[in-house]
Amino acid sequence: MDFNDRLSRLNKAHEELLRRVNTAVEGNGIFERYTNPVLTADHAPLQWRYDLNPKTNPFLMERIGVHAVMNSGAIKWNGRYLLVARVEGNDRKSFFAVAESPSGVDNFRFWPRPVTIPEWGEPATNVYDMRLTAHEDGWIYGIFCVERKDRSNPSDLSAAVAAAGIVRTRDFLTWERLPDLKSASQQRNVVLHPEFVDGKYALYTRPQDGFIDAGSGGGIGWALVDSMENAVVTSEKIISSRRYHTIMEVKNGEGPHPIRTDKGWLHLAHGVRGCASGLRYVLYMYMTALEDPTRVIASPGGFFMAPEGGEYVGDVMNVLFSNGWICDPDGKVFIYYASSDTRLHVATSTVDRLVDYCLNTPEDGLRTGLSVEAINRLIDRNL
Ligand code: M1P
Repeated sequence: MDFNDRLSRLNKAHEELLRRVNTAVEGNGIFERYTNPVLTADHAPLQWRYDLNPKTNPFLMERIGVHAVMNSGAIKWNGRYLLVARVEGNDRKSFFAVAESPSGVDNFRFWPRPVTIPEWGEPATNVYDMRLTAHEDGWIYGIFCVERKDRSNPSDLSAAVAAAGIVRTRDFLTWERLPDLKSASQQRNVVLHPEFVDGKYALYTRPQDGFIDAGSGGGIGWALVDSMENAVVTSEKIISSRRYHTIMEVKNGEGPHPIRTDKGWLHLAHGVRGCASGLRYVLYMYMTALEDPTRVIASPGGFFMAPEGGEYVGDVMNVLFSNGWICDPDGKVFIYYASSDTRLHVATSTVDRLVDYCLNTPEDGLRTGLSVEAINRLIDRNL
C-alpha cells in the first residue's frame, strides 16, 4: 500500500462527500425531505480519526472511529447555518461538534475541533442532544443531557441518572458551564424558551422516574426559574400530555425551542410508543398561545414525521428525533432531524405551511370511530 495514494483517495472521497449537492423531494405539501443526509459519521474530519504520519501509522489505519452523527441543536449565526451535532464514537461516548453550512441543506463542514465542555460536579459519563437558545438576555444557551452512573445502584451496570447540563456561549468556541438544573426528578429533553416570561427564565422539561422510563412523568412540562446561574425547578406544569393509544403513549419530549409566529408559538416534539419491534420515535407538532405559552391552542393528531425507507435502519431502529430547527427571516424553516440515532437529515417548510398544518389537521379523537368521522367530514367537503 502506498501511504500517499491512500491518503489522497481518502481526502478526495471526503471532499466529494462534503461538496455533495442536496435536492428537495416533493412530499405531502407540509414539508420536503432531501435526497441526502446533511451529516453522517463520514463527515467527521479525517484528522479526528486517522494518524496522518506515515512513520507512526504506516498502514494509514483509522485510529479513532466515529460511529454516528445525529441529534443536533441548530441556530443561524453570522449568516451561516450552524449545528451543534451529537457525534458518537465507536466507544459509545457522545460529544458535541459544530458544523456549518452556507445553505442549510448541504455542504456542512465540521469546525476543526470538537467542543470541549467544561465539567460541573461529577464528570459526565456521556453528554448529548443540545438545544440551543439565543435568549433575549443576550447569551446563547445550550441545554443538554448529562448521563452519570447511578451510584446508588452499583450492582446494575446500566443504572444511570439523567440531568440537564447548562452551558452558554457568545461565539461557539468558548463555553461557560453553569450548574446542572436542580429538579426533584431526573430530567432529559430540557429546553430554554427564548423570551422571559413574567420576568423569569422559562424551561420546557421532561420529568422522568428513571433513566429510560418517563414513569409517572406526565409529558412535556413547563417551569419558571429565577436564574440560569442557579436554575432550580420548584414546580412544573404539564403542557403536552402523554395519552393512551397515541403516538406519545410511552413518553414525549420538546424538540428545539418553539418558533414565535403571529398565530402562536409553533412547537416541534417527539412522541414515543411501544410496539413489537421496540420503541417507535416519531415527531409531532403543537401550538401554544403567544400571551400564555402554557396554553395549547392547536394539537394536530398523529405524527408530523415518521421514519421512511432507509431512515428506519440504524443503531437504534425506528427512531426520528429532532432538537434543532432554524427559521429564516423570510419564513423558511429548516428542520434538522436524525434517523435511527445514526445520521442527520434536513426537511424544509415555511412558517405559514406549518401553522396551517397545526390549525387545520384534526385532533386525535382518541378512538377509532372519531377518526372515521373526521375522514367522512373531509370527503363531504370534497363532494
Ligand atoms: O434512542 C432514541 C432516543 O432516546 C432518548 O430519547 P428520550 O429522552 O425521549 O428517551 C435519547 O437518548 C435520544 O438521544 C435518542 O435519540
